[in-house]
Amino acid sequence: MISLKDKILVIGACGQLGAELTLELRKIYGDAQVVAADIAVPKQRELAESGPFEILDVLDRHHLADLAYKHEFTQIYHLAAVLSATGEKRPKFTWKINMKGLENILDLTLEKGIAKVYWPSSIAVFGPNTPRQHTPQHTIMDPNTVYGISKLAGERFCEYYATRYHLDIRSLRYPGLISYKALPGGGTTDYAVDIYYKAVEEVPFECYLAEDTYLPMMYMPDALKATLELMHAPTENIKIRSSYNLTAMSFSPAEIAASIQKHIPDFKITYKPDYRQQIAASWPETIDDSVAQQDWNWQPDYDLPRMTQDMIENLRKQKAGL
Ligand code: VAH
Repeated sequence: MISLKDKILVIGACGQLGAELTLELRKIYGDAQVVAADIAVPKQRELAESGPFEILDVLDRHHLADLAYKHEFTQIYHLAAVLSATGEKRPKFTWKINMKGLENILDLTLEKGIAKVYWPSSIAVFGPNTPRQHTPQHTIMDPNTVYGISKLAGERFCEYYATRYHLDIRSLRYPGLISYKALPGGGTTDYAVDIYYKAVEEVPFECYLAEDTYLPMMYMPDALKATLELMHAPTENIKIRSSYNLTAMSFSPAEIAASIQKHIPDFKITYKPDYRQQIAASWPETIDDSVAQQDWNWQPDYDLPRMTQDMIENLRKQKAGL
């Protein structure tokens, strides 16, 4: 339910999801009601100029408490995390940021009586022994990346705080997210963003995944829709307090390249798998998100052709400075 007295903190507001989610929240709750926070100042002008911004290290509990006292937050969207590919290069740092950061937010929520928390999980919580087709909500979960392990532990921690302390914590297992407004950072699925930029720049694209590597994916408008529908659903509808399976489509690099070539026939792609191939191979190919459909009526709007059309249109406008 939406109350315009809400005061919202978005941590990780400069990231691929955070930048757009902050602007959407400001449209709903009002610019001054949504405080953006990140470890560094935003590069995105609209984000910097549209409302309050705070520099915040999510490991700094004291600064977190000071901000909560100053702003009297009623909701927190905690998006700050190190993603899968970067995580394998800095495992200890990733575990610290992803786990200690979440613990600090959960403890702050308990101490300050913050009404609602959003925390993103990922399909990275699944691993090599998870059924890879139509992966169910409840199944084997043996992630073998530090990012995936931290997200699985985080899901357990969120469910523990929700059950033991009755905190209203909500979460989605995002697939790969694709957008044109803010670049992703350090993910295994980032190729699916970069491929559009290279196509519009009319530059050949070398893909770090094999051409038949199927992964669950989602266009950013659908990710924003799912996040806000989940957070605005009546509490009694939210039956899953670990994290909801969520998807919109699945495709391979060969398929996304073919959808681009319908618009840019000369676009060329080559394949040179690197260490990220092993990460992608441990994840599901398709996701069963029927629990999200039944609990809060989830339905995506974008498939691959519609996303490709929109991405190319908007990247061409950006390139022309429109
Ligand atoms: C990553 N984009 O690639 C993230 C995501 C499903 C993957 O969590 O690490």
